[in-house]
Amino acid sequence: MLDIQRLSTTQPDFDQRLAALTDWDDGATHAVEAAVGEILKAVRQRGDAALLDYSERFDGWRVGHVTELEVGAARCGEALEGLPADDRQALETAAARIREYHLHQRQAGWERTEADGTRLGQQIRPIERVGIYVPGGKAAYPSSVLMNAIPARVAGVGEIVMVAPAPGGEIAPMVLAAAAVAGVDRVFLLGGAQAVAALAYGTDTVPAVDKIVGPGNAFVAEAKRRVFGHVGIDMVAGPSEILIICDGQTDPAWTAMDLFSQAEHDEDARAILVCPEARYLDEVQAAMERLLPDMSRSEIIRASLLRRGALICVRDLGEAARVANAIAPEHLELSVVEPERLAAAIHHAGAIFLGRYTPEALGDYCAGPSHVLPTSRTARFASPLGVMDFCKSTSMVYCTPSGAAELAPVASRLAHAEGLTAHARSAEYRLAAASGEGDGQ
Ligand code: HSO
Ligand code: ZN
Repeated sequence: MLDIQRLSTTQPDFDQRLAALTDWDDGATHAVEAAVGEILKAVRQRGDAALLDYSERFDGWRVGHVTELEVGAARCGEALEGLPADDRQALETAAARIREYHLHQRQAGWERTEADGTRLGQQIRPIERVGIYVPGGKAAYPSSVLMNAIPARVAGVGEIVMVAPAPGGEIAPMVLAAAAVAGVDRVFLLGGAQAVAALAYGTDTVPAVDKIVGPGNAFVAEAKRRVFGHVGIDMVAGPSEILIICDGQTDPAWTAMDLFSQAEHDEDARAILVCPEARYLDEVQAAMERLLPDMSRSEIIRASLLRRGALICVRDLGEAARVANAIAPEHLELSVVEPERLAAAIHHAGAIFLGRYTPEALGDYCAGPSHVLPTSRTARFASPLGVMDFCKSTSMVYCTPSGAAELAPVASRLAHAEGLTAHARSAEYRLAAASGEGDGQ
């Protein structure tokens, strides 16, 4: 019996129950903080030597020099060549679709000219060097290589450096193949907080980057948090989440499998179904019980559903939208007759999958958008990873003499009010000069 928590908006304490369901502790314990602090310091001070020690200690892999931890482009290319044709084709099709989607996100700068010739604008430039962290173990996903690296490539990032842990020197060939397909420039078999430290500070062998993206365990998350400011980071990702709003008309097996598809990521993943029909919640529960034993990760799915899953009964779809907005899920499926109408009521979600034929799994691999999305209710203020995460803008101001003459009195007045005489004088110099000149320069 799969005893998933049932909630109903008619329960007097529904709001508290919902809050408890979405509560998430990011796992940064004192022990993690202390260990990460030590690792960051060691890599900063001892560079490559510290990396060699940590590779031996954490990955059980002793090498003579950090250059041996680098996987050359040739080996990534060979990994791609060595894939079964269908796997290679799938990677390349997914990559082409992801690239195409992100081409639409590129932003040109802009410029406007005022009446006196003063020009204002914004110049957009790619970040020069970016590091991508690819987790190992249960979460060594080739798809995540594509989803992080392709938006960076489309943005025009100069160099993409990927790090991935390789216990005993072992790494999934498909991860290397994905790096080749995505156009990653350099790959190092390094993981954990030490990999983040190497990217942030640089060592003799690993180049320092300007921004680090990609998910990781509690140590990686803490390391990213700590190096933020010295370098940029994307976000601190929590466990995966799916929320499905269904009108009760979708095959219960489809809904059950869509819930499983997130639950199978890890025991802390959150899969929630919201429906106005109590009967349908029973049907999906029965389908889950029937389908679970056949899943390759049935134990992870079971643990995740029992720990953090929920079946929520609402009065109508309007109420379902309110519940979704309160949860602000990473993924939201609208498995209903008129999904676009319902989508208009959604304000907080990382990605919305509209209609019964759009399972999240298609988005995870190949629909086009990046699957790196805001989790843990951060969709209230954060967006999916995209091209603009790999760009930055610079403000542009160009004043003509008469434009400067217009602005100088305003600046001077405000500068005096702030007690900043040099600012005031600097502006006034232009005013005095402009009154003696034409607009010719
Ligand atoms: N659903 C995950 C991404 C992923 N799914 C990778 C399959 N592979 C992000 O929440
Ligand atoms: Zn997934």
